[in-house]
Amino acid sequence: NALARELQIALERNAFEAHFQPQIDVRGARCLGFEALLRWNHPRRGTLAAGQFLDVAQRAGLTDALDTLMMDAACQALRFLADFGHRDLSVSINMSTAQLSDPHLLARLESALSRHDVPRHLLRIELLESTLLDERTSHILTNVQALVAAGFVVELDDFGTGHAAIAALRKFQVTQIKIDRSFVRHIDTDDELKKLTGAIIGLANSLDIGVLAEGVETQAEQDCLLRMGCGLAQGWFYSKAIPLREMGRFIATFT
Ligand code: G
Ligand code: G
Ligand code: MN
Ligand code: NA
Repeated sequence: NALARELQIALERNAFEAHFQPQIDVRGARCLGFEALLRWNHPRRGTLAAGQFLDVAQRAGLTDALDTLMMDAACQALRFLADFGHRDLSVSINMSTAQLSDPHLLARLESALSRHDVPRHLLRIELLESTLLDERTSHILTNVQALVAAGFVVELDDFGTGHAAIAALRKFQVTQIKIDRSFVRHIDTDDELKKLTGAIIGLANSLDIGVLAEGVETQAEQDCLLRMGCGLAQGWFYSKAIPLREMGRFIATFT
């Protein structure tokens, strides 16, 4: 269809880029790293977010090219940060089930890392609960275990929205969970939400897994999460996803 054709042309014209949303250590008032998010610089509609076209891109068979682009962009960002003296900031990328089933995933990641000469422990991999339950799970498990063994950090995204068994956190050696923003929004005023999210934070803490809250939009939400023991956050309260060239300024103004 028309959108698919537009996407193909956009790919040829390099109209896709990664933007980077800061992740914050609230207690230390520090930027810890960034999540890379795919954006399309559309000639008429402006900057489009991944959610607006990723489904169509997948049906059009363009995800492989976009995945490669994002792996490269994440490593380029790590290089950029290192060149500015920020050698401990991480960059995470979102990985689809298809991507995690790719037997060449590790090789592709390593090639991106070496092209930009950046260390692998700073490139963090976000995967979804639904991926852990996919029928291709045995391949995915092998792949994720290989990633962890090779020194990559694996995180579970949108936590709480899927059906991942607690055991899967161990099996896949997840380092951190990212609490879905549906649990975070208005947490300061909703007691049910507070109980649920408190339980998730408690679970992460007792398993010694890191926990970051997504979609923090207000100071009140941040402070409520902090009181409940979650000091890592991401969301519009701090910043939307920004282009590479604005990362340096964000880090400088934040601390
Ligand atoms: O950026 P936006 O809010 O539109 O993101 C919508 C969804 O698309 C989110 O679930 C996000 O994780 C996902 N997403 C963003 N960038 C990428 C990407 O590069 N690869 C994959 N697989 N998913 C992405
Ligand atoms: O599924 P995933 O967590 O990867 O989705 C990331 C997307 O969530 C981002 O691309 C961004 O569009 C969206 N997002 C990030 N922070 C906020 C926020 O504070 N509020 C809302 N509503 N969306 C956010
Ligand atoms: Mn994510
Ligand atoms: Na998420």
